[in-house]
Amino acid sequence: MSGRRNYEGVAENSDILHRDMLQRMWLIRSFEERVIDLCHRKQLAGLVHVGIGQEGVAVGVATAMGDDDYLYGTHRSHGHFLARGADPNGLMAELAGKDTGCCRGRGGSMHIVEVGRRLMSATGIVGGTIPLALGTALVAREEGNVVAVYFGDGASNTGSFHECLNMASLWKLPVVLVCENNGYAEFTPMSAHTVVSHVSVHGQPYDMASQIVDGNDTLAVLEAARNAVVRARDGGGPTIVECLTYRLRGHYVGDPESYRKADEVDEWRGKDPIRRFTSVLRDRGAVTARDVRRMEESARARVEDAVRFMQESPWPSSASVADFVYA
Ligand SMILES: Cc1ncc(C[n+]2csc(CCOP(=O)(O)OP(=O)(O)O)c2C)c(N)n1
Repeated sequence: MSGRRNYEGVAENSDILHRDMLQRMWLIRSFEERVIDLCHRKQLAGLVHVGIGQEGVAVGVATAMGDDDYLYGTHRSHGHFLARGADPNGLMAELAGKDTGCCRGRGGSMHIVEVGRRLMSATGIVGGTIPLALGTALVAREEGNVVAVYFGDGASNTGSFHECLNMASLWKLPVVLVCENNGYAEFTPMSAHTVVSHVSVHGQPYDMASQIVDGNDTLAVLEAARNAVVRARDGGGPTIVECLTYRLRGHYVGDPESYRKADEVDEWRGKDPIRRFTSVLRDRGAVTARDVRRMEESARARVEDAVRFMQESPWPSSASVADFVYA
């Protein structure tokens, strides 16, 4: 396989491509808003993290990748996976623990995988997918493909993150390290847990290319990610793409959010990536208000299909309790 591009035949910056990106942002937003609602109704259990407000990163990065490139997520990856074409039915069913879930209901929100789409895994271990991405990059390099891996500002303080920067740079691995810097690790602001002002600074001693980008500017993310993907595919090695963004909801569904002020959240609500991208497209006549309404309606309808699918799906049978368990 080679580094085939998404959207073959579609110009790299066409209205068609950008409308599709906005549609995917709406799918992610609608999916996660419904997930929160289902948690409150006790139809979903377990710890769930949503990335509402971070959709510009998910869609910008996904659009820069080729169809055969690989992706690793974090504990907050519904959006990362939906942006790359994950099946909303399988994802919703997985969150509910149903047998039709993408991991047969064994994984839940933090352990989603869809190998067929090269969505290699999310993880409950902060920073845990970065070493896995390096391993996959050894294979990807032979294929002419690239691996993108997400991590947060908090993950940049794990030891293996620094070990991976060194090795990825030394071996010029085709990896794009996407930092979703939303300013907090759980309830701790970045200024209280990290000595450097930007996570991408950590790339310097390891001689790694890096770029800082406004993560709520979807087209800026797309451009930065494209540069990094091209560099990786052309043998230029890894890049840190640090996307400055914000999660508009709590760290987890149910988080009382006592560590941040309502004013701060309001300020970031004004920078909502969906609203900003919509304005860009409307200003240049690529979408009308009606188009945007239809996008939102169709996203919400698609999510309702997924909810129905989840509700009608069976639980795993008790006889299968030991399946997929290795000893
Ligand atoms: C190795 C490890 N340490 C601690 C935790 C507990 N934990 C869960 S989420 C989180 C914060 C992660 O912050 P960040 O990487 O910035 O991602 P964000 O939650 O902001 O998306 C922590 C410390 C964990 N899951 N794994």
